[in-house]
Amino acid sequence: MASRKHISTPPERLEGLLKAVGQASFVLILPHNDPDPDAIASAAALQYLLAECLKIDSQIAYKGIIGRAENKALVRYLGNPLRLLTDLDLNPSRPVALVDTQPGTGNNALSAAATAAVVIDHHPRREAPFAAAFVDVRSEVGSTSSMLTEYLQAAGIEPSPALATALFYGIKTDTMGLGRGISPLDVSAYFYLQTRIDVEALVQIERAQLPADYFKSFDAALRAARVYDGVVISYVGPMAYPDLAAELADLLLRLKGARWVVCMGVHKGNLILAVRTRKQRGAGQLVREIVGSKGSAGGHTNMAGGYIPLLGQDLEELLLSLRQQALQFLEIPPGTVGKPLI
Ligand SMILES: [Mn+2]
Repeated sequence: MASRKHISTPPERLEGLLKAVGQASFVLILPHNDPDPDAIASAAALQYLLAECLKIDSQIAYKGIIGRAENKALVRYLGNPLRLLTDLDLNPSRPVALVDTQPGTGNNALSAAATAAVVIDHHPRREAPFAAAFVDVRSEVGSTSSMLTEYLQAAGIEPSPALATALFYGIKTDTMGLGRGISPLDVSAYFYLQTRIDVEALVQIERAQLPADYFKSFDAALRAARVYDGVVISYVGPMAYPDLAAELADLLLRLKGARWVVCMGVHKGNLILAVRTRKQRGAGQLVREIVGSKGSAGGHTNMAGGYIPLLGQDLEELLLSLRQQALQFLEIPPGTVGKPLI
């Protein structure tokens, strides 16, 4: 059973974490599928922490793809610490540490019934109980990287410039440069790391060159976007990688007057959804509402996502019904005609 004991201080959390894996000779670190900078940096930081504190050997494995040019650049800069997960990796005798995700969310490779050794995450706590030896879920925190920075500090471990850069970039991307969904921990971690980063490397990562496909999707998203009284809904079409929907949703939310964005696209037989809002809350609720039992959904109060396996169903019909459900949820009067963005 997951420990429900209230753990309050960083040293106590560190102790709990180390105790949960103390007897292991090897730990598999599992970020969420299609890992983003926050998941990548958190996994690398946990790997370093386990090696430094306990001399535990670990590997970071992921499912899906690392698609964004910036994320690929980050992974290259870190010396490729992640590899693709294989079926052999999820062996019940090997402890698994989940970072930036939780069991049963549908966005990681661990079976919902399996016991995790460690869960460190900042997404809303799953309602369904799950089994884990050590759980640190703080949904008020803006990034898992902030939490891992706190663990390193509690352990008295100085991050290398590369690790500091990755954690800094993890916080920066998940919080849009401290502009969304932050807690005091994010602010203190951000400024702690800021003096330790490799500025030149960060610039190279953030300005990574983009493939031509990116601009094609960009064009498709802008052309398809319809605006319904502050609600922007767009369909990108086939996407080279799944997190493109989120990337374009972030961009569309910058439209003057936009309060909500729903951006959708297809990747490998799944319809991917990204929801963004300028409101304080509701993004996770909206995406869960419209995805329902058709797929998997989750996220934060103002940024959320999900996917629906297409399984041969009519894509046009599905898009239409999702759009209607979203507009209904957002109380846009029926019959409101969407204005083309461009
Ligand atoms: Mn995150």
